[in-house]
Amino acid sequence: MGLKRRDFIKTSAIGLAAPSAVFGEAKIKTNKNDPLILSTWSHGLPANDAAMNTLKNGGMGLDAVEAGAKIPEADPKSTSVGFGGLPDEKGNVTLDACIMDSTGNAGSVAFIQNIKHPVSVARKVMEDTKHVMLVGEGARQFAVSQGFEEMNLLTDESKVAWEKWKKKRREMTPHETHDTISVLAQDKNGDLAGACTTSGWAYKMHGRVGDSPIIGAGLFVDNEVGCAAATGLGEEVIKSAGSFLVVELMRQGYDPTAACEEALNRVIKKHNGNPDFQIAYIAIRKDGKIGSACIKWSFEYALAQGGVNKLHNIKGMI
Ligand code: SD4
Repeated sequence: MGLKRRDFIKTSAIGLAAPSAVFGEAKIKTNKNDPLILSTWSHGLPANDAAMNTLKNGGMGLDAVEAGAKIPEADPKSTSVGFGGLPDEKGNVTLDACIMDSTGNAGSVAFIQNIKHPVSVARKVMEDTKHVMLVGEGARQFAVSQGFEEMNLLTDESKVAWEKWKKKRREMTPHETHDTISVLAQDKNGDLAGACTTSGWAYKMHGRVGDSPIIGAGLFVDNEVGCAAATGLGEEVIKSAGSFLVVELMRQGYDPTAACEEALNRVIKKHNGNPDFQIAYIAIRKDGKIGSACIKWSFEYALAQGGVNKLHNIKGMI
């Protein structure tokens, strides 16, 4: 493996004189033959099943993460993703999603409306356009041009919840209403892929976009090193380039959980050691080791590997 944490600190101390000693030196053995899927929250369990089935049927990691992310997108009971997602303050369900493959290709849509599977639109952006990201009306038009059906994503239940919220307009903190699905996969060849999809912060300002469609914030995949994804307060994930940072820390030799913790430490420090919000990361290193950490309270991730698909609960760092 690459540099140990202490070595990294020493190397950093000598500054940029030897950048190649710090960057790009990952020598992490590839985990082959034991595919795994790692997802956020309990809706990660059915997502993992779908993703694993896709791998078993010969799909690539990219197919697997898309298939996994589509499960909560279609489930009206997942009120933080896709169909049935809680709307913004004006009652519009606006969705963010992205996807990234083992070659470093990426696609993303933000603030898209009336399309049930933004993760699949993100994949189309990646595969069928010259761009990485489409937003809002342009993203919707592109989706329709690609044969995606338009539909009303606001379910009766989410509408009732929004109408109740409107009477008091109490600001919801993201951890009250959030549960983005992020799905990371390592296939039998050891190749990595990831996807991330959400309706974001419930009752957010109209036009708000979170971290989930931002490559490097909500998701990052580097097939030499590992991949990482986020859930929680997107504004803070964006400001700390969260998922990219987790992967870069793994490149420096941090263990996956230590990398997640160190990325969160930067945020915790900026908030005087006591942020009042949640961020959680999940990560897979190239050798198949997984990691996760969250700022506070607790967080659940779903791990499917070797025929077992199980939810794991971790405690917050503060
Ligand atoms: C966002 N990060 O829009 C997303 C929401 C989320 O668990 O992750 N919820 O800020």
